[in-house]
Amino acid sequence: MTGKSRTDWQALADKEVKGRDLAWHTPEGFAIQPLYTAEDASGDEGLPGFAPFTRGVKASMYAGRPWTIRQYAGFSTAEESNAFYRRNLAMGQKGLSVAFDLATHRGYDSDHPRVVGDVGKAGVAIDTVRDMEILFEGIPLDQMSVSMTMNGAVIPVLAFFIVAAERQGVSQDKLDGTIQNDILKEFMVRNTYIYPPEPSMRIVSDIIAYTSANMPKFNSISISGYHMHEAGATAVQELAFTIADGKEYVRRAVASGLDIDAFAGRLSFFFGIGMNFFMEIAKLRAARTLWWRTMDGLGAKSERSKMLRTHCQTSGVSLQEQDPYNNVIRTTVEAMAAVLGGTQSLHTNALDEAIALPTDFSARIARNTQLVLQEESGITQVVDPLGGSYYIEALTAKLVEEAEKLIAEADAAGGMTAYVATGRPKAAIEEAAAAKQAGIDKGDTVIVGVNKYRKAQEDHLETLEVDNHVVREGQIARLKAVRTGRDEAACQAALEALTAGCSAGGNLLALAVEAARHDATLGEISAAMEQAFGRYGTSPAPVTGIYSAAYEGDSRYAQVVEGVQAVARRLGRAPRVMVAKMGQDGHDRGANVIASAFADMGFDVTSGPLFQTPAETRDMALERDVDAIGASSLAAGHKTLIPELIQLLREAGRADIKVVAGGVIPPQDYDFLREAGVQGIYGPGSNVVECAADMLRLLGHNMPPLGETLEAAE
Ligand code: MLC
Ligand code: 5AD
Repeated sequence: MTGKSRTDWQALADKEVKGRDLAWHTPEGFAIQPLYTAEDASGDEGLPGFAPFTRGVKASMYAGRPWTIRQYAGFSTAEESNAFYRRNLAMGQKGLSVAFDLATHRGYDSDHPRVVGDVGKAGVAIDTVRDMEILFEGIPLDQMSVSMTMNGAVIPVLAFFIVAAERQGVSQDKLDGTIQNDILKEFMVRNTYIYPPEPSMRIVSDIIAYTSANMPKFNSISISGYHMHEAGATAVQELAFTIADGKEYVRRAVASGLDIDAFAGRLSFFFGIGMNFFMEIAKLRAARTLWWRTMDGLGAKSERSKMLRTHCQTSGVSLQEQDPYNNVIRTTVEAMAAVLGGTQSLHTNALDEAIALPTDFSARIARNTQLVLQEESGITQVVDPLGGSYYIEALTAKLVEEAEKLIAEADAAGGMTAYVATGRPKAAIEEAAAAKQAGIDKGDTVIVGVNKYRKAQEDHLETLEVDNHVVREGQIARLKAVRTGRDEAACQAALEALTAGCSAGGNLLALAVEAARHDATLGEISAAMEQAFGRYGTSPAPVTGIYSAAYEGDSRYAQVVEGVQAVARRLGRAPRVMVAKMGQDGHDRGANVIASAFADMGFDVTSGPLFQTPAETRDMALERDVDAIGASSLAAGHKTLIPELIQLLREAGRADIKVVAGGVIPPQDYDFLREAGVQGIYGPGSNVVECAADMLRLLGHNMPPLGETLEAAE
């Protein structure tokens, strides 16, 4: 003991910094102090392996078995993805995690006209059981645990997996893995829903019922905060909405007649891990505490039912296009937070994340990040090594407390389905996202190599490119072969039974497995359900006032606002901009941030709905008589969809409407897009205020570089 008190410390610290306030105000609204002591930690956090599992779900944790190195991947065809998986497994990866393309997510076969730009792009194209068989060729499904990220077309995909395993000679009771099957967060942030909320919730319950009866080793759901995190949510929001989602699924499954302890042990979770190192560690510890309390409150008896087991992925949005090797460092920091937080399974992002899907080169570094942590760092030898850290324990307790308040709000709204329908959780996340973006644009939040220490000249990085036309042709040929080779009458009868089951009752997954056995395609199974349920669509409603508030008194921002007003005087109305999302890409954080910020600056903004075809975007742009369109693309459809839009505008005699592009666009595509007529390209790391200034220039305004007057610029 030093004999010194906290007051002594405060006095000394104040002297050192001359009374400057050292509290750090996080996006969660926490005032983090520069010192934590025993006074801040309760000291009753328990032991690993025991309720409430704050310190970990297993007594021995990684000392007994390290976390699963499970890299999420998929691109192009089933053949190419299979080869990629096998190379990765040979080099130390331990579990599989399948990324499907967006056509598959949204329930369309590869030959559907709406998905021309999407097939094979953001993941692997799967149309039939045959594709699924090829995806796992040479990978014994009774030995390998397989996660499948699927929520919209979850019924056909899980049915295909079951039937592909059958054809491999593996019965469904032996299948080990996870299906994401978390539709509530799709309605909030990820947007690959197909049906309206109510039938979608029935699908979730049917899958839980089916797997708990037939697939005892299979995790029926991966309740995901990751996508909220990526959409800009604070740690409190991510925790609260995820736990509240889980609570809602449990209530629904119980209401459908299931015994809570019969299925709860196979519910799993998924969190995003960003750069706020200690906050992220505490978040996982808080999540386990919260779930234990929630399930205890819902009447679960078995401890396994109350145990939160989770996968984690390092944060995609934290990674940058500029100075991309910094991403290796960021991912290492995040991976350490995930394992110090006690994750069961982990994906580490590749350094080329901000512009493309991983190559063999970048995937290797990402995987090796985990292998080095597991095999060289000593981190696995001690369970919950940060347990008892004053700061970690204080943060854990604070997160639990704040998340419980937000969970109570969801409960008061009648549970998450009802709460999501109010739009409030989505808006709250978007507000947090806009505030974070404003912090980065203003330079208050430092991103090394982007808004500070930026290189004059970026290095070239080889990235993966998928020839979408070739993949699509191949898929169309296989679809034809499958359709010709099947017993058509039996297939149609199974599809009709599925449609009937949507209204009459019966387990939808069981009915779809029958249809899959008769080689019904993913699009056909989805359409059979769509006949009864309909297809769901929403219109974006970007938040307002966040940007203008964050930029209050900022001269560069004021300069843009004045520019918008000048253009408005010239036109006799505010300049009109449409933010368009074409194709099946539902990543709308960027589009919403742009729409929100531009509206705050005085533009008249039209937010196009998700999933438009280029023709639908053209129609809306003409109807609103916009001056410019900003096409946001994060799923690699830009080379197909944006040139098509420009062509359609020209054909309509409106070549004057300016088209700019933003999102995940590799530099090697810039020339191609410019030749196609794109007048501005804004990759990750673009500053929103600068984008707006550029837009004014495009609209003919004499706009000096921000921070300069026209005279100074001349
Ligand atoms: C573990 N085990 C131990 C042990 N540690 N046994 C003894 N001693 C120890 N120390 C046992 C476990 O109890 C379990 O058996 C078995 O070993 C496997 O361990 P696990 O910890 O359950 O790991 P895993 O099988 O990898 O499962 C992890 C999971 C699962 C439960 C989180 O749901 C999962 O793999 N999820 C991955 C989800 C995913 O990849 N999603 C990608 C999303 S990408 P038993 O019998 O108890 O099970 C995305 C991006 C996008 O969404 O938007 O597209
Ligand atoms: N292959 C590998 N990683 C992917 N991700 C998304 N799709 C793929 C894919 N096909 C990762 C990225 C992204 C996150 C949602 O998942 O890191 O940010």
